[in-house]
Amino acid sequence: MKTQTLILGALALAAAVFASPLQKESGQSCCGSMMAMQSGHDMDKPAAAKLVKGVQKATITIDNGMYIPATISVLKGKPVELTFKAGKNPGCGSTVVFKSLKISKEVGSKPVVIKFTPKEAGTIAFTCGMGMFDGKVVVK
Ligand SMILES: [Cu+2]
Repeated sequence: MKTQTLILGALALAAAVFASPLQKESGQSCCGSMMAMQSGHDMDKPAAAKLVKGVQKATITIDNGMYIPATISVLKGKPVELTFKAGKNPGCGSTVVFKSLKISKEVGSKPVVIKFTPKEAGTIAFTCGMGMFDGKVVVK
């Protein structure tokens, strides 16, 4: 009998622990699906930009709080053109911010092209307007 009470108590505690973050999350309108976003990151594979007439090109789809692909690899010293297009549910990810490059663009029904030439190897991060959905350009 004692064991049963303990198990029930543990279950109630577990239920309370699981319930509270969910309640908090429903109050967020913008970046509410952070849990989904983080698990999405594990599945993400870096995509190499395609070299077209000396320009490194890649297309990123914004959907369900994610940039797909979220990691793009490019080579330094060559111009980069990233096309951002909205998926079915772009949410606040439609604001694309490259903080280090001082670029901020709004992606609407038409795709937006972001151009820059990376001078050195490293990582150039981009985020949604709130800095919660993110992706990166890895420069080699
Ligand atoms: Cu956001």
